[in-house]
This record gives sequence, structure tokens and C-alpha cells, in this order.
Amino acid sequence: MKITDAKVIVCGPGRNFVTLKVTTEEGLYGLGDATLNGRELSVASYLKDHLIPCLIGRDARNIEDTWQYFYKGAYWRRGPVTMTAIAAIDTALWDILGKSVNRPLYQLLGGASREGVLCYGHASGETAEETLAALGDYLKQGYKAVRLQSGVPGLPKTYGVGRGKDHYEPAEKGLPPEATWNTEAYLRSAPELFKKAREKYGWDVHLLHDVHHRLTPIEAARLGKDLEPYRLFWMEDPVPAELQEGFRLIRRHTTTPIAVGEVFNTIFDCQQLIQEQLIDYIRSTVVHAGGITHLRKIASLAEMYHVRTGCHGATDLSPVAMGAALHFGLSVHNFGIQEYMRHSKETEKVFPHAYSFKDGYLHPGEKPGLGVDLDEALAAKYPYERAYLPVNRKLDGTLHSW
Ligand code: GCO
Ligand code: MG
Repeated sequence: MKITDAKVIVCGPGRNFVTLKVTTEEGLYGLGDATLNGRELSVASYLKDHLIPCLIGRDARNIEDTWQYFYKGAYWRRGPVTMTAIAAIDTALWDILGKSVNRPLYQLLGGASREGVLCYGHASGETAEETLAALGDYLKQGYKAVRLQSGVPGLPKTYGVGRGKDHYEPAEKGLPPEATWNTEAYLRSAPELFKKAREKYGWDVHLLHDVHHRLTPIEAARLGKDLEPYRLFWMEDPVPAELQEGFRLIRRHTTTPIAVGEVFNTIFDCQQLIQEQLIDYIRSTVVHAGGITHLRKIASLAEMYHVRTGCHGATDLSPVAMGAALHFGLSVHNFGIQEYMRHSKETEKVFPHAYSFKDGYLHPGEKPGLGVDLDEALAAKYPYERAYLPVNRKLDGTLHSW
């Protein structure tokens, strides 16, 4: 099954996406998501200029060897651009493999370990009341798990608060916008939000929260403690995770479960976190952590240490990544939950897909391979436009994690 062609398709249906399409001599093709929010064109170039010339002519069935070829063969290892490019190739090859045997991908990954993939939606608002109203809407739609984010009183713009009602889109057209931050105000308001949520909606819904790398370990420890009475499913990214041992301090103080890893790109980024049982959920996903091949290795390590998966699923991951995450999530034993930030209508049209949502669960569908396609003619109508994630400053102007 020789690879005869591979091309990179960059489009912007609602937001920017980079997609790799790999074709074999039999005329089968597979897709891989190569989107790295705010750095999209670097991955496109890495693929076009450096990887694709070496990919043509290889046997599409040798997925592990191809992964090692690009990982070890680069000499320069790891990093988000490299690992996203390798992930796109890996995902496309798994898609081709599924199509070549006419099976949905999850059947090649060990089969279904569950009936559906539990997912969480995003309720947000400028005020706690708006966020609670959004939570009510999610419950009506059948969601069993919802992430709550709310504006911080006194701050004009806070992470996680969307512009529209249905979609939270973290990138903005043009150069990076700037937001402000105040840790003390946040630490006071966040527990209040969850208190109100439990008072209004009770205990049957899983509630999640994303701290977005904004605290120090001792601040995160305090937040975790203050949130304990409301029994969160998880507290996400409490601190920047370059310093893995920093999580020891959080762990010593709180039983609020911790999720981390959407910005990780290899197993080495979470090895200590997993082996010391400093986290409960690993958020790395197919597109940014080396594809299905590498993510399975992360999940296997995590399984030994009671850590479950909770893959990133923001709208800056295309439906191709979402499809792959769902096959992975349906099959892997230590699955925990899947993030589901719904794509815009334009995105959904450009990427027709077999996956679907019902009663709080997603299912990848039964189409061969990933079950996600790309309408290239329609994609061409939505050209790339530069967009960036915001940067964040404390009230005195000091740059802070966004
Ligand atoms: C999440 C994430 C996103 C990211 C975005 C960055 O939990 O979904 O934190 O909101 O900020 O995906 O590209
Ligand atoms: Mg996050």
C-alpha cells in the first residue's frame, strides 16, 4: 500500500484548520488534523517542506515504523510543531488502515470498551447567573457533565467566557488581544460559582473547571480545598505544568481531582505526573501528542497508575481530531471523559462526520476509518486568516499565563 501523494489543506471555516490528506496507490486516502492554534502555518510548512517528501513511497501500513522514522529521524525531538506534524501523518495512516479493511477505527484499537464516550459541554457567562442559565440549557440537552467558567467580578474579560451563546472560541482575528487578571478576585469568585450551581441543580451532574495555568501551587491548593465541598469531576490545569514536581504540593492539600496535559506533546511531559500519581486525568490528545500511536502509549502508562484520559476537545482541534479522539476514547480501557466544545456550522459543513451526540455521550459512528471527511471545494471558500489566542496581564501590567 504505497503512499503516492500527501497534501496539506489550510482553511478557515469559522476558525483556522490545517489538514493532511495522504493518498495511496490504491486510491485510498486518510486524513490527519495538523492544527496548532496560532501557529498553524509552521506545522503546514513542517509537513510540506520536510516530512511529505520523505513520506511519499512509504508503505501506509507501517504505522509504528513511520512514527519512529519521523520522531527519531528528525534528530530534533519533541515540541508542539514537530509532534503535531507527526500526529497528522499517524492519524491519516490509521484512517487509511481502517478504510483498507472496511472497519471503523475503534475496532482496530481493541474494539469498543463502552457504549458511548462521556463528554462535557461548556457553560460560561459574564456572571455566575449567566453561567448557571447556560448550565441549565446543557442539562436540557442531556449533558451529564459540564464545565463551568464565569467572568471574574471587576475584570473585563476572563478565560473561558465565550462571545456567543453556543460556542466558545479562544482565538481572535488579527494580532493577540490582551486580557487582564487578578488572582485574588478569581480565588474568591470561583468557589461561589460552584456553590450556586450545586444549590440550583443538585448533585447528579458532573461539574468541571479550567484554571488555565493561572495559579501557583499553593494558590491552586487553596482553590482545590475551597472547591472540595462541591465535588468537582476535575480542576484542570491549576498551574503551568513545566514543573511536574510542583503538583506534589497541590496533591498534599486537596482531594479535588486534577486534570492536566492539553499542551503536552509527548509521554515525557507527563511521566512524573503519572508515575507519582500527582494527577487523575491526562488531557493530551491525538493531534498535539503524536497521534494515535503515541497517545496509546501515554494511556497505557496512565492505566498502571489509575490515571484516566480526558482528551482536549476545543474548537481549535478539527473534527478530524475529534473523530480520532472518539475512536480512541471508545476503545481505551482507562477512558475518563472527552471534552466537547461544539464546532461552528461552517466547520461542520466543511468536515462532514459520522460521529454524533446523544444523551450526554458521543459515538464515533460505524464508517470505515475515522468516519470524518473534508469537502475540499467548500474548504477553499474559507481562506486562512491570521488569528491568535489572547495574552494576559496582571492589573499592574505584568505578563501572566493566559
Ligand atoms: C480547553 C482549553 C482551550 C484552549 C485552547 C488553546 O480546555 O478547551 O484550555 O480553551 O485554551 O484550546 O488553543
Ligand atoms: Mg483547558
